[in-house]
Amino acid sequence: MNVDVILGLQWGDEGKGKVVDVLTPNYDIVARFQGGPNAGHTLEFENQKYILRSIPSGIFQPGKVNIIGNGVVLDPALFKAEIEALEASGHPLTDRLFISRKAHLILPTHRLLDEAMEKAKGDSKIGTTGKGIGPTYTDKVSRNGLRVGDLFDNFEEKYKKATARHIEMLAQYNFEYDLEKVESEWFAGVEKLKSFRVIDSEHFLNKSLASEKRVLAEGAQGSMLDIDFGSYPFVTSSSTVCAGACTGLGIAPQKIGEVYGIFKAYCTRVGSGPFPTELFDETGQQMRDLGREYGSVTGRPRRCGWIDLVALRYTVMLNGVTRLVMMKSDVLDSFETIKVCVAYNVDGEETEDLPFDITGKIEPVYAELPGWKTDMTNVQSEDEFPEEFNAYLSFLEEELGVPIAIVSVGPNRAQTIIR
Ligand code: 2SA
Ligand code: MG
Repeated sequence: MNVDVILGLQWGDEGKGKVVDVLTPNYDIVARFQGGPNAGHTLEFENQKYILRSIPSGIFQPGKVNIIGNGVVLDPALFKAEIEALEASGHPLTDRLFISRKAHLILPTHRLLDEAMEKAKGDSKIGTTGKGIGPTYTDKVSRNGLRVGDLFDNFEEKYKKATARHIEMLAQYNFEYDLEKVESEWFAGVEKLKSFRVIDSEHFLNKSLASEKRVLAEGAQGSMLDIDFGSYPFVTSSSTVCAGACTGLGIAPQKIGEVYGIFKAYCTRVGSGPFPTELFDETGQQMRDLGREYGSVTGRPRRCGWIDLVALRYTVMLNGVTRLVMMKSDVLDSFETIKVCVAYNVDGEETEDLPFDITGKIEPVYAELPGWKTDMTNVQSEDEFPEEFNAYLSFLEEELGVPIAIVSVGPNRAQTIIR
């Protein structure tokens, strides 16, 4: 069997959690392959709203195995809080969640370093989620990291050594902190984490594939935040593209099957960094209000703008997307006209390829399509799509060269049209 991948094609928050939840019935295993608690995957069903950070979005479907892969960075304190919130809402999952021995640990000092470094950057800050993501991946790559597997062997010594190094680094910053306060919570989290099954997930997954199990790999953030291809340096520190599923789970490239690319009918971004189609006017505010565009991790208002096909063509290419999924189309229900960025004008020259630097002098070139001006939230099948909406879908499919297989018309599990 192959591994199907689902990932975000924009700057995160495309609605991956909901799509994973909708697709999970077709799979036996759901696995996260990168990122950490900087993700906040929102799922809504039966009038309840859940936000998942480190735990795969497959846990609400009974009988599925969920895996936190080696490419993920895990904060035990936040993990414990997440588990307890799920238990309190009637979703215990000790026997259905397995954690890779090779996943890296976010230490309390990583979080402090993230904050201190951001503060020191002043106006040029990245606008991180403050969860210690950058410093943890930095330690992984510089070969100083601690992994889940380390928890079971002489951990205290390793922890002390790593923390001492971080404390020295923190001394370079004018930054006050109370480590003891966060440490006790963190160690309580470690105990919780150790009560879960810690496995060699690459073996588990490959053996599962060999025995005809169906695996869905769930991405976090979005391709435009990818460490290599995103709007560097305003990116996250992991490989958010499809290739990240291979390294983050130990899956060979030829075992990748369908690649679901999720995008919003418009575009959003949180944190700093370039965003060519950003709107600073009433239309942008309308998107923010109608789409409830506030970050699920930090509560920050998201920046909003028109859909950007220059960026989308690029991320469709990088990921080898085979099926597109369009989210939040209902947010545009009341719009008179829908704009679509089809090219960039850079210094008087038009380009359809994403340039090296997308800050500054980029002017989006827009195509304009008539709005559908119909409440789509109760639509049950694609036969009910208004003509203008079909025209929008066809325009995007033509430009991107991939079919739009799923359309979401509202936050609920039921508001999903499979085409
Ligand atoms: P960090 O904390 O080091 O990863 O921050 C670096 C930049 O990456 C941005 N970032 C995000 N942007 C949008 N959504 C994110 N997570 C989603 C959410 C979940 C998802 O919050 O709902 O879609 O997977 C996310 N995580 C990081 C951040 O704003 C910085 O610009
Ligand atoms: Mg989100």
